[in-house]
Amino acid sequence: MTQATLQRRPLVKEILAGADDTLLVIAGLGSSNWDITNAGDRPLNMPLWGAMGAPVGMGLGLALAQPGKRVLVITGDGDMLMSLGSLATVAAQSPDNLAVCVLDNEKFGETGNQATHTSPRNNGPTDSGAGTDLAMIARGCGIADCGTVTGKEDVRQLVTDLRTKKGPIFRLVKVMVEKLDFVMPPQDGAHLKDRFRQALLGNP
Ligand SMILES: Cc1ncc(C[n+]2csc(CCOP(=O)(O)OP(=O)(O)O)c2C)c(N)n1
Repeated sequence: MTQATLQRRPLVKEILAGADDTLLVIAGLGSSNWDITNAGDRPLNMPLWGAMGAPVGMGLGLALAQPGKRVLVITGDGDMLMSLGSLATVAAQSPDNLAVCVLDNEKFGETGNQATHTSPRNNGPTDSGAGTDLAMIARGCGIADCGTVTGKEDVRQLVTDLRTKKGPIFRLVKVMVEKLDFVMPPQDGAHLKDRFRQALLGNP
């Protein structure tokens, strides 16, 4: 893989620009969590603080329960690697309102930039790289609409697809390794759940 050039923060800002109450966003733990918050904290964002491997399954359930809303999952490669089976379940259920966007920096960024299996194989003594291609895995799971984005020229189309294209769709975006400030959402999980639920369903 050639060096990634896309920066995750402006990218996520562009993806979420103009988000209204028809867009439900779930972010995987770590950097994606800070990315969606940097774009503007909102009740219909569900940033996961520690539930590694959970966002795609959660997004799928939400998409099935809320067919009138668009559900967008934004997460990292490390998180996605933990729950590959959820992609097959997405394919099996095939909700037309679900989009999954994996920001692949080939690292466990949040815990110190250890290489994930999406990094190139180098066969060194601590090599964990396997060149794993998550878009090919998603396709192999049965999600027909999968793609990889590596350059600026494809960002506009990426944003349109994630926000509006008939799902389920899966997009892998190769992003730079960067040291970025934490931009933290509220840390209380019960509060995040309650405000999301209230914004979506109103008062019980
Ligand atoms: C089950 C579990 N294992 C490990 C962790 C510790 N952990 C927190 S963030 C993270 C790395 C996430 O990597 P990735 O999804 O690629 O995100 P990014 O590189 O964008 O931060 C890890 C390993 C955890 N929270 N839960």
